[in-house]
Amino acid sequence: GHKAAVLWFTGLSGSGKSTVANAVDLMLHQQSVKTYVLDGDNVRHGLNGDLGFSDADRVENIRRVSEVAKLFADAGLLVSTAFISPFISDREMVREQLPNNQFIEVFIDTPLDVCESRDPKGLYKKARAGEIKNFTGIDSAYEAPVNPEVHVKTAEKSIEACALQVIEYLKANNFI
Ligand code: GGZ
Repeated sequence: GHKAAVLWFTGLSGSGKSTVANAVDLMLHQQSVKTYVLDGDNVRHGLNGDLGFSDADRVENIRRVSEVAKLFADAGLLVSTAFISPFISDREMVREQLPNNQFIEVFIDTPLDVCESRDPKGLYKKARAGEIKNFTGIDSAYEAPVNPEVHVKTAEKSIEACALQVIEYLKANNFI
């Protein structure tokens, strides 16, 4: 068996949140752990399709994701969420609304210049050109975690090594 929890991935656009979250998910799946991954692809198009990227909309985005993650955790799943979630106050709100120790903050700590050089969707280029406003790291804030449960540096390690860091945390703390 395993314990319910929320792996809350946070980091810049292009930092590797979804990539690492999906690698972790695959490893957990191979150990028969019941999981679900919430990310922009399955949330921002549907449930949160009415929200953009103003500060207020990001706060609401995270509030709704947090409620959904809580429901999945109530159902006993090990949930991963992969959203920039740029504000400390929102992440602390999520931590507080989950039962004791169920919130696991995973900081995907990839320097802005590395994210910008990856630029998989060309969004940084557009943001620099002023074609996208309020882009995180360019003209919208990202407040880095102060004391994350897991601190991952994708620029220095393989995806697999990054994912294993999360798995090791889960094992060391008896979630799996
Ligand atoms: C940041 C933006 C923006 C702006 C569109 N700022 O690399 P991506 O494309 O796939 O990830 C980014 C995603 C961020 O959505 P989140 O729901 O994670 O953000 S938050 O937690 O702050 O609500 C990026 C794309 O959406 N994107 N415009 N202005 N990222």
